[in-house]
Amino acid sequence: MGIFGLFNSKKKETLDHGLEKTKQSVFDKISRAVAGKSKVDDEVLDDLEEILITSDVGVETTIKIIERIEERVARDKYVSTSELNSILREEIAFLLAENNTEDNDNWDLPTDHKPYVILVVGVNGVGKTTTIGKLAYQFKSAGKKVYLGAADTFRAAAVEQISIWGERAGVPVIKQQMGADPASVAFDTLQSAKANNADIVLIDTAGRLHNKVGLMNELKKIKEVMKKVLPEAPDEVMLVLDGSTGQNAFEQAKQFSAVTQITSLAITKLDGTAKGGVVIGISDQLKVPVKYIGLGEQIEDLQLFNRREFVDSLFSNK
Ligand SMILES: Nc1nc2c(ncn2[C@@H]2O[C@H](COP(=O)(O)OP(=O)(O)OP(=O)(O)O)[C@@H](O)[C@H]2O)c(=O)[nH]1
Ligand SMILES: [Mg+2]
Repeated sequence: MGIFGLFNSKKKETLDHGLEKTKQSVFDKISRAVAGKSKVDDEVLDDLEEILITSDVGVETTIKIIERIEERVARDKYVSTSELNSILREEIAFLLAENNTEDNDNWDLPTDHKPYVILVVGVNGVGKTTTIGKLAYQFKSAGKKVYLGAADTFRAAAVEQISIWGERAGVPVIKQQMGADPASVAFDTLQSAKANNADIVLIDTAGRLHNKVGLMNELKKIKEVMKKVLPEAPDEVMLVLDGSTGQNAFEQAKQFSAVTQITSLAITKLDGTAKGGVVIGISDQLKVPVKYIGLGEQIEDLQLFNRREFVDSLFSNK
């Protein structure tokens, strides 16, 4: 096996392992629904609908999936229950492929200018800082020069935490003391990054803001100040969502979209949860692409989201 083969098999292993609980739960439910039945009939389809909804796929996406399978059953007359997993896999992959956002298969970013600036937002505890650390590691490994900005100045530990991630990833962290103006930290970070010819800047922000208006104003200010250094910044506003909160993640995405324009999503903590189906619904329904998925607490545990790989992993027999 070549180096890429080895890398890909490691990636698949992490994905399969991370999605274990979701897989287990979905498979168990499907096995129960089809027990003693040979044919996919209305009752099986009703059960399947309930299984997908209770697996956090979301109502709208579930309805689309069920409709596709119904059409197939109507067309083929007889569909065996033993085929159900592979049919689900095909239909979901097909559905997700319909949104014509591209899946990334490498860590490159558009580079008609640099640095490429990603402002990272999300409510507290979802995994923003961890995701920034993991991204820094990946981009650095891909040969990019990365700068981090510690614009979560809300609590002392936040600055310390991102500094530790910076050390792990081997990239500089621009910071000020706790309580400093986040916009000022963002400004400093962009200036240093620009002066040092960096490729990528990741800006951490505080999750715990008193209210929506406060958050809206703060993000607006950060963006405005960034533009003073780099007119096109931020290139991306990435919302981090905790996948283990299931439907709550959907809600957060909607709420944040009302506060600022979100351009990409990272869904974390898919390991250890049975709610991994939420990625399917979010990927189908939100107009914003899921770019990264978090599958553990370690620095390597972040993957580029690939719909086909995700669905394959979810519906393949162990
Ligand atoms: N299992 C698992 N844990 C994760 C993942 N991503 C983050 N975490 C954990 O989630 C917890 C919170 O992560 P942080 O990165 O501090 O979250 P945050 O959004 O920066 O939080 P605040 O700074 O408080 O707003 C930590 O214990 C992380 O180790 C993941 O993909 N899988
Ligand atoms: Mg943080």
